Amino acid sequence: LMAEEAKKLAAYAAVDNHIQNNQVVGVGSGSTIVYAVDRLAERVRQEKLNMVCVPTSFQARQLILQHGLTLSDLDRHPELDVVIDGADEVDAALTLIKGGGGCLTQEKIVAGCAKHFIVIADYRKDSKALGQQWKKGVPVEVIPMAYVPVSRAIARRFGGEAVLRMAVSKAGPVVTDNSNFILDWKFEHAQNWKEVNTAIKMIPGQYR
Ligand code: DER
Repeated sequence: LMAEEAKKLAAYAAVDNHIQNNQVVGVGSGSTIVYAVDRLAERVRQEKLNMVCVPTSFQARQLILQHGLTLSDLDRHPELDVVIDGADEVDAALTLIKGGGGCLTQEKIVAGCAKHFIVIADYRKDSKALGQQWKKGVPVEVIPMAYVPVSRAIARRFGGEAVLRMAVSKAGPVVTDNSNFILDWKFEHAQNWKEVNTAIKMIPGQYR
């Protein structure tokens, strides 16, 4: 299957199998989610579904508005029924690498407020161990003034190299929806991901 076709099939299946009437739905970020929002809007229209959508990025907010879906937020809906999102890589234990699209922080926050978290990941994201498919490293959002000490702390503790993500269509680093920078940690060997996740979150200046 071509990648786009696979993304669309996976996104439609996720929306058809996991979204129902009268729900508060978190909308993820990336390119796969675009298909999911297309299908969400189609179902809302066809089935006259009652739904409000909480975005996980400026991109998600635009998608919600462009499709005429009802926009909401965590102030009005601190508890969501379901969040639907993409991922960069998924291992056999369903550990995810997320953040390829730079939206990891709000994605994690919104996912943490939901009863159910639906990840749409086509065959390209499927791997036995993280790093087999996704070669860009584990994204880590950081407070700009701290990116050097956080990068050094990660390399010292876990090896590899945490590289500042530079923008393509703008001079300088990528700036997230939260006005932060992103480090892409190119790890060298498999890790105990639960342990690594907790340890990285404890580094002052790390932000998710
Ligand atoms: O940034 C993220 O975590 C997104 O979910 C993203 O990485 C998924 O991107 P894709 O749907 O374009 O592969």
